Amino acid sequence: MAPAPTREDHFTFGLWTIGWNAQDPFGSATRGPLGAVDAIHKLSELGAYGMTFHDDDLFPFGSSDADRQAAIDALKKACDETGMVIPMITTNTFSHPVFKDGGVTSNDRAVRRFTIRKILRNIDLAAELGAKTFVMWGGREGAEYDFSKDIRVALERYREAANLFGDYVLEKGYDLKFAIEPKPNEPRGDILLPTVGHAMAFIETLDHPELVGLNPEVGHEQMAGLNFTAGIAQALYQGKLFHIDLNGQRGIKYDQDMVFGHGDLINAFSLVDLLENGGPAGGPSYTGPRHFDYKPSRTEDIDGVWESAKANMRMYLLLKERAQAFRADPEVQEALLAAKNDQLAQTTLAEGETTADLLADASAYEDFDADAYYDGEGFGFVRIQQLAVEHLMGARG
Ligand code: ASC
Ligand code: MN
Ligand code: MN
Ligand code: MN
Repeated sequence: MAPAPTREDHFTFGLWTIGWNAQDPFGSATRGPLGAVDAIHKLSELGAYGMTFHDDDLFPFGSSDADRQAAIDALKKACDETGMVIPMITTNTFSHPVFKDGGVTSNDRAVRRFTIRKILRNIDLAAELGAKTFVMWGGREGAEYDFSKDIRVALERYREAANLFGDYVLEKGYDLKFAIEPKPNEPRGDILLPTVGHAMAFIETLDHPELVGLNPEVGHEQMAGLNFTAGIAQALYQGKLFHIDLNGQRGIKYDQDMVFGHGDLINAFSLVDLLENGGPAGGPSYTGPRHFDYKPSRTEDIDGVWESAKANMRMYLLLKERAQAFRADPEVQEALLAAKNDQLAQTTLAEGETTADLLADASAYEDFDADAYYDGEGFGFVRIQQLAVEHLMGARG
């Protein structure tokens, strides 16, 4: 049995997740509103570490300064009372109709200027609340039609905005980094920076790439048919995993935002194994919040909302327990070695060996008889996968 969640597990939830009233494109809300203060208290009771929000989740778009401040003060008070923190905040640049062609990349220049102001105001709030990560999900940054805008020019506007935000936090001396959240489509037909790979390449073009990383979401990569764990491994390898959105998705379809592990369970298992055991000396490879960005299904009432919140944390902890057992199993260690993972860890050229040395090494090529070398022996990868799945199923203790 997995232990109950505690603050040390660093589980966080978006206010828009548990607070979703379940309105979808085909039907009206099935649940009532949930206030930020109630959400903080209930999440704290369940063992979460913190909460995140879009500006408009906390104070509706167009709120007066006084109403906005009252909502912020109430949130701060709830955090003080519970010990909950706000480690990340993000900006809604997608709900209001003015954002129908995007925010920072809208063809309409006045909309872009308004969007940058809305985000700057929210960056100030992030710093005020002690958030360390500022997520940018550009859900409306994109198009439906290939001829409606020049993608290269739109990317240049994205870059202009990202550079401006970077300069702003440097000027202000804020301890805040940006995390771009890729998504391939929905609500736009095609969204700019659709995958982890596209976003990482874009970040390298910025004036301050060190300030900008990623907030990948499980389901978003899976909507593109990609292996989420493999994408996270590359993001970690390139030092760009600044934050993560955990949820569940079943294949290439609309964005399901299910409970973590309720989609591709085996991929969720390899993800938790990577996050928890994939670091140096088998420790964590990622130490930031374990943030759930899911939507409690429209069929659920408020009790079901809290059951689903608990389910996210429980799935993570169960998978963490299974991943520890997998790594500790001597048969797994033996199978990984039998599959030559020790050789993969060796450099291909010896230390100090040059390309000229390799070219001079007849045993590497001229005398390498591939037919003779190939002995038909398999790598045993299926056995490793079977061991993993058996651990996942609790079949190996
Ligand atoms: C975000 C984020 C998403 C979207 C979505 C809004 O900030 O991470 O995936 O907004 O949850 O409904
Ligand atoms: Mn600069
Ligand atoms: Mn999603
Ligand atoms: Mn998300």
